[in-house]
Amino acid sequence: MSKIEEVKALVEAGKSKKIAAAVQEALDAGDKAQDILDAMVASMSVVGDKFSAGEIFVPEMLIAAKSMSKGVEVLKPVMAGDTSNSLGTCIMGTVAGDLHDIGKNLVVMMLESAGFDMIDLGVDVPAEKFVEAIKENKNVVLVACSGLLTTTMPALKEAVQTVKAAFPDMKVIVGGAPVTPEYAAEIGADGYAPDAGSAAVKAKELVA
Ligand code: B1M
Repeated sequence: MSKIEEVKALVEAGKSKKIAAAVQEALDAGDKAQDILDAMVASMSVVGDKFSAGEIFVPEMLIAAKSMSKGVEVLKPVMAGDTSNSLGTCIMGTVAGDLHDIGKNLVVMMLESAGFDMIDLGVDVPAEKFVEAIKENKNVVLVACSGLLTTTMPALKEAVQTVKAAFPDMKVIVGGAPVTPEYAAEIGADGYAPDAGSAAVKAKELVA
């Protein structure tokens, strides 16, 4: 088994204690950080499919998520870019009612690498909290909201519209597995991206 396959298998099995060493070994063996990340994201899809099929349950999803997060910690410094020129502050969070944070954390990492000063509000963030954070922080140029469940898409809409009502010129970018570009446009977001890498590209475009 290659090192990268080992990482994939460890995430799927939720072996959080072994993952950091395995990711480091994959890097040492010459695997690219992006390829290791893609492998871990693919593992989470397998975990999701097993959950849909009733083969595993919430606790197993949770330990797989914990393993992936530990693996991402090892990749973070490797994937970090030159952040000497700040593009401004970005407020980010997963919307109300939604506890998924892996995708959101990847977007935080990529936006930070792109040069944004990130304020991460975490998960289950009520719409008003995004507005408070804009008021409390300096030089906020962007709000980024994740919604990872079909049931929290209305909360995504509320977040965008609450921010826009308080700060009509504030740029807002949204994303998450159930979100489409059409839905993003419909709820009044300025930008949408399907993944963390393209979120960084889109975010830069929005504040240029
Ligand atoms: Co949940 N869960 N989960 N879960 N979970 C999904 C999302 C699900 C697809 C699984 C399934 O049924 N196949 C399903 C949603 C179905 C739907 O909405 N139609 C689901 C469900 C049903 C649930 C519960 C309701 C289960 C239950 O309790 N019965 C429950 C809800 C809890 C809640 O939030 N209120 C629940 C709970 C959980 C755990 C807590 C156990 C755990 C999360 C732990 C954590 O995040 N710390 C969990 C997990 C791990 C998953 C799966 C397996 C993996 C999610 C993940 O991290 N993916 C997931 C199945 C799957 O994804 N296939 C599933 C990897 C991550 C990198 O992808 O988050 O999509 P993603 O992020 C991507 C893009 O979406 C994008 O970039 C990222 C990649 O680069 N992106 C953005 C994200 N945010 C963006 C923002 C942007 C731009 C792009 O701009 C701002």
